[in-house]
Formats: sequence, C-alpha cells, structure tokens
Amino acid sequence: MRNEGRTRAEVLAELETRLGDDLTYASGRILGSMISAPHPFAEDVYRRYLEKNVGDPGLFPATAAIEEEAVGMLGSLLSHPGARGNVVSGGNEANLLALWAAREERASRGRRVIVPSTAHCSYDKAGRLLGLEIVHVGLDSAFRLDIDAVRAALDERTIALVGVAGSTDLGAVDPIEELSALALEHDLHLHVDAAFGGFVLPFLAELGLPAPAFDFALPGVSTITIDPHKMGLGVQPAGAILFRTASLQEHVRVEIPYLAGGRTTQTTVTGTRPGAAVLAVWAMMRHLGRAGYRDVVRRCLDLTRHLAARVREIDGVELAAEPILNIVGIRPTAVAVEVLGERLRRRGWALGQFPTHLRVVLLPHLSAREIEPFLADLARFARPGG
Ligand code: 0PR
Repeated sequence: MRNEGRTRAEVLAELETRLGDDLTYASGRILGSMISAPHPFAEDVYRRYLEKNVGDPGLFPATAAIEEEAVGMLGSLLSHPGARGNVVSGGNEANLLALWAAREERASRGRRVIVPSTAHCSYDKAGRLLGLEIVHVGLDSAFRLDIDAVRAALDERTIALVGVAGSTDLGAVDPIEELSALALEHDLHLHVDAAFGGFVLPFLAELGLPAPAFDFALPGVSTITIDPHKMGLGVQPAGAILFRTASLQEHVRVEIPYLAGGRTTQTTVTGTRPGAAVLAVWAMMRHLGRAGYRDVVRRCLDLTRHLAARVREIDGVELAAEPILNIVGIRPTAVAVEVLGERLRRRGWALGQFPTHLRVVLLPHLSAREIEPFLADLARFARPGG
C-alpha cells in the first residue's frame, strides 16, 4: 500500500481500465460457467443490505429469521419443509458440512466415503480436511454412478455415499433412488449434491419431462447441497446445505459466547457471513415463486434442445450424452478435445473443458443470438485443418 491515497475517481478509473481484461456475462462469451449474471432484483436487494452479518445473529435477528425462512423454502422445494440448514458460501462449503456431519454421525465405524468418479473436486478437499478416505467409483453407460460398482466398493468402514443430481461435467443425475435404498440397507449417510440440479430437477415433471427422484422424498437421503448462486439466480456467495434432521446438523454446531450480539452458535464453516446474499436468495424465491423458476428452467431447456439439435448437424462433433439438464457436452470426433478447446478459447469462447468433451451450460444470460456465432466457430474448428 502506498503512503498517499488517490481520489475515488482516480481509483475507479484505474479499476475500469484494469477490469477490461475480465470476461462479462453480457458479452455472451461465457458459455461454460455454472454462474450467471446476477438477476437485477437480487442485485438490488444485495446492494441495500451490505452491512448485514448473519454470522452474528444477535445483532441481526431479523436477517437470521429470514435465513431460516429461506432454508424452509429450499426445503419445501426439496420435499422437506422442515429441513435444517444454512445459506453458505457455495457448494464447496455445503459439501464439506455434509461430510463433516456424516463423519461425526458414524465416527466409530470408519472413514470411507463413496463418490462417483465425476464428483466435484470439493469432495477431495473435504476428504483432506476431514481425514476421510474418498473412494471414486465408476459410471454406467449414461454417465451415472454405477450402482453395482457402489455395492462392490462397500465395506464395513464405509460411512457415507454421495450421489450427484446434476453432475459438474454433463449434468447427469445419479440413481439416487437406488442409493437411498442402499443407504437404508447398510445404515449409511447419503449426501445428494444438487448444487446445480436443485433448482432445475423440481420443475421437470411440471414441464412434462422425465424427472428422476433425487430429494428428501427418498427416505435414505440425509443431506442435500443446493446452490442458489447457480440456477437459483442468487448473488454470489450463495450455496446452501440442508440436513434432514436437527440432530444431524448438531454435529457441525460450534458455540461462540462472546459476540456483540450475545452468545450464539454457528453451523457454518465461515464465521462472518454476508447477510445481503442470504436476503437476496430469500427475495428471489419470494419474487419468482415456483412459477417464475419454472419459466427460467423452461427457457434454459429450450435453448439446450436448440443447441443439441444444431450440434448433431455439425460434422466433427457429437453430443457426449443426451442432455437431461441445461448442460451440453460436445465431443470432437476429428480433432483432440484439447485442440478444439484451445482453438475456441483463442476465439474468445469460455467453455468448460473435460478429458472427453467441452461443456456448455445454458444459463439465463444466454440466448440463441449468442449461440449462433459459437456454432459457426464450432463447425469451422472441429475440422482437422480448422
Ligand atoms: N457440486 C457440484 C455438482 C458442482 O458442479 C460445483 C461447482 C460444486 C459442488 C461447488 O460449488 P461452488 O463452486 O459454489 O463452491 N461447479 C462449478 C464448476 O466446477 C463451479 C464453477 C462455477 C466454476 C462457475 C467456474 C465458474 O465459472 O464448474
């Protein structure tokens, strides 16, 4: 830090110039992210309440009460209005809290947790932080966790299973119903990672689409991650962790006796937490209602079908899987995926890149208008000499 300060105008001008290197959602170039531009209403709410710290609920009891209500709304979306939980910093923290509770609940049994090979890297982080052994098992032909492989991997030290409802790479939905039965049969914690799918899957049936069961309606499901800052249209940071029972959540509770707002407890990894993000989540759910989210999902899925149909027509690429959610995997057949990825990146397209395919996530900031120039580049660069 320099000794002399600069005027606000000078600092803002410097930021304006320097941030020109960042991509923007408005440019239509961000095709592979699970985060979208903030909804204008969420942004408005967020700006108004920047001083709220929901980590000290004694100072902000009204914000804390609204957080509880938001958790109840998320619970009702996931078939369990009585679920406990918190709005947290994102899917990483939510998954960490779930595995922390799972470890405490069955501490005497062992430390093995079975996850699909495509599980998000937050499980490896959680494994290292919590001293858990994370066992990756294979997938079936539809890129879903292979239930026979889970059975084969089970042993007496296994304490938890993770199923993903909307996988990071392809939006695949693991067989949660079978996992639920297995969890009950073997007395295991079942964590469902619906970080992305949690705001999409509940609307599929109403849109006349196949809707795999994935939530608390399945009796074996213990905890669910659902991220409002992904398809919930909240402002970052806004993930959420839901526990089926209060006693399960107790495992992650810590006492804090000295706060300005008075003695309290926390059930999150972070201490100081942005109440503004929590309020924006609540406000979006109040504002849109189920019908509003259903419309968002409908638009995103329409665009998904449009992109998938166009990809099928292009020589040199194929769909990596039939899309279930608003995620499309594009697999090159004539050049290596790294080559295609690099060519498209040089043209300014920001896609997700996985070992076998490129990922497009059809979020609300995208429309057919942005997809068109991308398809033209895709058709050109998917050719060997492109
Ligand atoms: N669970 C699943 C299934 C996820 O896909 C992700 C993140 C997480 C948990 C972790 O969520 P947080 O990042 O909120 O902690 N999925 C995105 C991904 O890895 C995260 C992301 C979003 C990355 C936007 C980049 C980006 O531009 O693709």
